Amino acid sequence: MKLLKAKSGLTGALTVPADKSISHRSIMFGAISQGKTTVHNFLRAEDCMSTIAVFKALGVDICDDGKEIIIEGKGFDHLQAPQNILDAGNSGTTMRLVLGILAGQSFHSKIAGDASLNRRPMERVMGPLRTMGGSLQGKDGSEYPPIEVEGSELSAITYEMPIASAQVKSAILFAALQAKGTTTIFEKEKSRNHTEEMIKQFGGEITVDDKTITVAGGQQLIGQEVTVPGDISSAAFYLVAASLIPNSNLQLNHVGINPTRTGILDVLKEMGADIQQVALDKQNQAADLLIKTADLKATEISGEIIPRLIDELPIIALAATQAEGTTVIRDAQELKVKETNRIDATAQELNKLGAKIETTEDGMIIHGPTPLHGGSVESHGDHRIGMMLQIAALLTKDPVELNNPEAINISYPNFFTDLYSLIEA
Ligand code: SPQ
Repeated sequence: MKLLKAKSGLTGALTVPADKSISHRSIMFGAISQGKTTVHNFLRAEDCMSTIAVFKALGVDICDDGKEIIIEGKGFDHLQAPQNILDAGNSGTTMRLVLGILAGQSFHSKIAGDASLNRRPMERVMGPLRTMGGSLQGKDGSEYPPIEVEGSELSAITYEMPIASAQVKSAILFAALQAKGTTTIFEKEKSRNHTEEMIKQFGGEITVDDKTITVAGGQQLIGQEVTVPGDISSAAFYLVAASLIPNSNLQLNHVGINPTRTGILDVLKEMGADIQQVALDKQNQAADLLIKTADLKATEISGEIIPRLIDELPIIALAATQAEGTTVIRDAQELKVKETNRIDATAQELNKLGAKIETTEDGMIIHGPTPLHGGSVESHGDHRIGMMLQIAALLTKDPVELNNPEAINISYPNFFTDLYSLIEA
């Protein structure tokens, strides 16, 4: 696919798609609660459709009336044994969180993914779930999917997390809700907290004291109305594009600003970006973001902020190629086990366009500013790499060709239409 170049700045207003992490969880919580859950502004992208398909296969009534998603909750006790292998598609969130639910059921199940997901590590989830009494087996005794689960009675654990991961934490929380006793999780670094927030929203009790989370088993959750805010991980592409492209003046409506997700705002502001938050919607943790073009300078990104911007690092790396000075990203080794190795893919593809990025064991060193030129690039089947490359292409004089653009449908099916509506081609 030939990508568009920008002849003008990004102007106007855009409502970015709904948050992927919250959309997944709205289906999961709806399914395991009693009564009806209505989800407003659900993300109809491939990953979240995989979550809907998995819960339909577990016997949950889920109806899309074109506006809202309505889930008739079964509670933990009335999910049904699936007839076939559950298919999580490309979605790590679906597979890992659903494993936490399946581990405590009374039936046998098996869950698989596409080629990319079947290469992603699952021991991080299977390990603690086994400690709780779960019975989980990867393919041929490995840690890779398909994963077979023999439903078991679970017991609470005290677990110190070796990595900062919302997916691991959430899988343990879903298991903990079904377990005997009270589970305590110590987080390594604070990761996105949507599962904790939704346990509260669905009427459950959970205590969060900085990085210590405590939850009792045997709780009954009640169906709710959920309104999903815009996804800051999708907004990220526009935040960087509007910062870099001259004469931009853009408004992004109702973007989620949960503090466990806003690392990109902190980093871009530190780099000199002109971003303002207005029209705060406290109840849904959202705000409008106003972005104008700015000169960016290099920065260092490491430590506790990494989980707060993990999915935004490819697009932040692009911003750094246009910033004055050398940007260093450390402590981001988790990027290697996403849909693709995002450290290698980011460096490899941007370097094809003239960037100067060195990879390290746990991040990147990015020398800026470097003018970018045209070329042929590859999404590596990764939605975030594909979208980052389209933003890079806006900056080049010569055309850029993107292979495998359809990967973008994983989180943002209307990406090209939305972006092209904001620029003069
Ligand atoms: O679901 P998936 O494929 O793992 O999605 C990604 C993404 O870029 O959309 C990562 F590849 O986001 C994860 C994120 O990296 C979504 C997520 C969540 O909703 O809990 C948590 C993060 O993963 P992790 O491994 O750090 O817990």
